[in-house]
Amino acid sequence: MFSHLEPLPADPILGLSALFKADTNPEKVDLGVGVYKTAEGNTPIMRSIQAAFDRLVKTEGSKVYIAPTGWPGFTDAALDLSLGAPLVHALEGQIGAIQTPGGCGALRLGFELVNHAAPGTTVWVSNPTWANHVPTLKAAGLDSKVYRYYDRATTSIDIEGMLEDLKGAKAGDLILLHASCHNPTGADLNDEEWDRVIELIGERGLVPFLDMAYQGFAQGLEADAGPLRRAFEKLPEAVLSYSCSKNFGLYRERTGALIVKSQGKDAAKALTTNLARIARENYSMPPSHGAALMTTVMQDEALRADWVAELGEMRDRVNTLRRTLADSLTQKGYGAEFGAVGRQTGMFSLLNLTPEQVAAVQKDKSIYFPANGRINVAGLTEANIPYVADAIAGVM
Ligand code: PLP
Ligand code: TYF
Repeated sequence: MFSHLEPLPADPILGLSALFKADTNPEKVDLGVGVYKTAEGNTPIMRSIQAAFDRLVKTEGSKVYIAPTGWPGFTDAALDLSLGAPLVHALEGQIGAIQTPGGCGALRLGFELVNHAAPGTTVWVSNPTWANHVPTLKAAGLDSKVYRYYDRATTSIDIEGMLEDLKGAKAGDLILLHASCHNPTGADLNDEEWDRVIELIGERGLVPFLDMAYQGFAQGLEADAGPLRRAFEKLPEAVLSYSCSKNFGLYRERTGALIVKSQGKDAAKALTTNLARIARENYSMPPSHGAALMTTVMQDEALRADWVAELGEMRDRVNTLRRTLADSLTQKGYGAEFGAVGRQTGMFSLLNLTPEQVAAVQKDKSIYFPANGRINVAGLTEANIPYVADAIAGVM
């Protein structure tokens, strides 16, 4: 049965970690996998999460199964953060939600729900998009098409091209959008552009699927949720995959949610029970630990305030790093190529480098990032920015 299987290459993003670890150059820099890091290069447990953990150790008391929909209170906390209490209230009866194994689990479950409701639906993805999107939607039985998004030549969003391409979608097609902090480009739509996209989606009877993996990393928790809230408010149907990996630092705990709006009969119940069925067919119920921590933080006023504060510190740090790198490259005469890095948001920027230039920077300078030129800005430090800027300028 298995003898014909061939070994596969490593994941283009996660595979870089092993190469980085094996490199003995003391000046090596890891700008690969998108995780937050301190100036010392650590990805710490957040203070509020550690406090919730300390509490849970004493109070959890059982490891018995949780419900297929997840840890008690978790989806309410995720809804409160993403849609916000007033909208959740206004949409009562129209929202189904389930806890998922990370944002990846939410994507897979969402695509499977779409394929169950409307088999073979076409999903429109941005050019470029996160490397996991198309494999995941294909594995769920869906097809993909690409809309124009980021123009490398101008290092900005091609909004007219995007709208023109989306006009080619047919009613019922799914439009996959990065809710904030676009991965890999770091380029987000502005408010007016979001309004135009949401209006077009409404006019054409399309369905938005918003992927939110970085709430709080662009401008703040509320501002970052603005576009997804407008989509859920204005459109009859919408899907949201939500990840707690970055903004709660829960990466390995696999903590996320899938949230779906419909206006059908018994919508909330129909959505949630169908999602629970799909979860059951895949893994029955999600892991509890990360969701228990997140829920504990969200339900405790002091822990929540400390979490908001620490997330703000993380956001400010990444934004400072991106401006410092952009300034450094601009001073070297490459403002046209790399100035946009300073204006973008979230963890990532797509550097205007060829795969050959990326390979040279890796081989000669031990700076690691994927061949498409995406850097994890959070992997920069005040100390390594001069080295990285020199290396980039050196291959121009
Ligand atoms: N979607 C995007 C755009 C991402 O960058 C990520 C990675 O962090 C995810 C979804 C899912 O992340 P996770 O499954 O680790 O929660
Ligand atoms: O894009 C990134 O680097 C993050 C982390 O299969 C990640 O989103 C990368 C690959 C993957 C899961 C998470």
